[in-house]
Amino acid sequence: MPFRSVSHGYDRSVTRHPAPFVNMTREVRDALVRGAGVVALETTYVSHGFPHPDGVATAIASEAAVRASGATPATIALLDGEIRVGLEPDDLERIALGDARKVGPRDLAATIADGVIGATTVAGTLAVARLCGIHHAATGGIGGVHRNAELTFDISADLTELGRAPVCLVSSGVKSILDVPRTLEVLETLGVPVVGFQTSVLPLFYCRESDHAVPARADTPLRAAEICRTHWELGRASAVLVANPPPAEFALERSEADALIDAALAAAATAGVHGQAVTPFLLDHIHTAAGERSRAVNRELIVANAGLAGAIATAAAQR
Ligand code: PSU
Ligand code: MN
Repeated sequence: MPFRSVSHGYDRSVTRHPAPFVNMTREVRDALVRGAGVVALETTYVSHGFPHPDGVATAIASEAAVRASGATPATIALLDGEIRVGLEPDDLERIALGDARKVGPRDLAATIADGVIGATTVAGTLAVARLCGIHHAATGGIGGVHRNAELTFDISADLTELGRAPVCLVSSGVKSILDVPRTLEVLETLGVPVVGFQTSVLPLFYCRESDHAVPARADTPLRAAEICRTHWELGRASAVLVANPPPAEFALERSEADALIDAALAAAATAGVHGQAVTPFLLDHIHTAAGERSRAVNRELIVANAGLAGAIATAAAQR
């Protein structure tokens, strides 16, 4: 059902978008119609990535960072049998507290049909962005090829969707709970450019640096926007992954991050976790073991990535 409410000084009337099952706020729709910058934001970290209320606070701060960059945030979730593009703080509370499903592309239809709460992963968010004509997005870290994928076949749908959604996605590289070299190999296979933002090596989520070179680099939001525009003008349909190192004052040392990740992987193996539960289990284990330090870097990098995505979207819109 359409509803009206006003917050942040914006008209947030929900209007039905031509795309099926999508209910988009007037603010997002107007920005798209004007050709202004719009940044899609995922919600799995709200439901599955942080203890409450850190996820809600991070989502609100991310939206503020997008606005501060001159763009419009489009936070995405499934509520009441619809895909919602643009959320209210009350919606975020429902996602955090309402036992939300983790929704990738395979889960969209059933979650709509069942009318339950769904929090979109990166892949789910990119699928919706593609449906709505949104070309910028931000997250903390993408899913990728898990270690031992040759045995489990556990390769995140985030990679598949990056291969087919024309969206500039800002992330802090890849968390080394994953097999990082294999993840980079699959991104190459799918034709996804990986653009280091002010860096020539891939950041590893908690850590600013790694031994893995990235194939491209941009030192300004405008340059990142130019790479994206050229990629799509060449007829490429895939995403561009912009890898933004976590803020220096919050980043962890490699040795500290490696120890946390090794302990989490060992616990997951002991517990026999598999499928969709793997990534949330590892994140929860790390947050419990490292406490505020890991949560702080996680929060800060998500907000910083939202701000950079907003700056790239704004640069793209000004051209
Ligand atoms: N990696 C993180 N933090 C996260 C996620 C991944 O460091 O919160 C979330 C994102 O929503 C991502 C999803 O899209 O987990 C990937 O899950 P899977 O590995 O099950 O595809
Ligand atoms: Mn998986």
